[in-house]
Amino acid sequence: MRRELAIEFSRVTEAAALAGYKWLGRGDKNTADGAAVEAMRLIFNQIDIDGKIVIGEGEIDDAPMLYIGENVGTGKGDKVDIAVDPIEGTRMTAMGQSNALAVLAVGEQGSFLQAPDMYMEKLIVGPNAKDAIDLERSLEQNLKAVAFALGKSLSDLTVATLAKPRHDRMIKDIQGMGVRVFAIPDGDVAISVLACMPDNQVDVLYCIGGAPEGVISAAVVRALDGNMQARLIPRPMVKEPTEENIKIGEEEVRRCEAVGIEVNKVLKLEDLVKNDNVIFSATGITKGDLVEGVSVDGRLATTETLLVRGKSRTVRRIRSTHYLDRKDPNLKDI
Ligand code: VTB
Ligand code: MG
Ligand code: MG
Repeated sequence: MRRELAIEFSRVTEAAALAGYKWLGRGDKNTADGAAVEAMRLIFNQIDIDGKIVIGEGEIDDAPMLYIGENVGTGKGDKVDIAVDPIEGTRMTAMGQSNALAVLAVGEQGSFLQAPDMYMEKLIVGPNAKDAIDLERSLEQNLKAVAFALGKSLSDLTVATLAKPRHDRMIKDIQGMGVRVFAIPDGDVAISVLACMPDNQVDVLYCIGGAPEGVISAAVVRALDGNMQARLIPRPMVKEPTEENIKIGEEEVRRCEAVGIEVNKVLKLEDLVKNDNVIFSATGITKGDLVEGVSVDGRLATTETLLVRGKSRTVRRIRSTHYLDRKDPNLKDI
């Protein structure tokens, strides 16, 4: 992938974040999502790539844009696979809660696991503990191994997770071991990235969250030389096993079989993302632990983007000031 593509991709998430921001706190997650999707696609299609969406907004029949299999770009440059979440956190955007991002990861063709939209159990650590994780073992054993690798006591270890009822028990258990837990309501991509960044408060991410988000996170974990293991989990094992959820679960298993993935099986980082020649870009929509959110003051909008290029292992933070009166209303020329 040409090096200059990195900055091009940062424009894509900036445009999506600015488009989503217009709907911040307005209680309408679908309109916010639609605006971000449209903005993202518009910028993608100006870039000289022969790109294919592999993790996107859904199947062609229920997602009009950035659907799985959609081709984006001018068709003239590198052949790349793209994983997107135009708004990672539509609820957070609609309700003005922290950590909503516009995010994408780009890799060589065939780089990303074609995970269906279902749940995924995720365990992530940064470079200094990369050899310490093994999802075949219990979370307790993993945390002990990570603490040992980091030369810390359990009381100095911090685990980030999602504050969801499905995690109540787990949170109590690991707090009982003396571990510190940061539980945020939503948005596991931001905290997955944090777990791999140098100088940060989070040693481990552990949660059950979205599989598409998991693949996007895996790309940045690779780029930052951390480690991740995961498992795809059918819905009735995460939510109430109602008749409807059982049906959804069966469909999820079918989808996994169709692309040759086994559910409930431990997936290693290289199963999730084949190599570290990836580019990851995340722009904050609402304020967050990883990046600032969009702020608008009159005609000026400010965005903060984390742009990671795996090949050279470079992490850039880009603070951009956008003079809105010079922009096309669709942000075509961001
Ligand atoms: C997960 C998580 C996301 O939504 O998809 C979660 O990966 C959905 O969880 O980061 P529930 O179905 O239990 O609500 C996010 O937190 C936000 O998109
Ligand atoms: Mg989304
Ligand atoms: Mg999401």
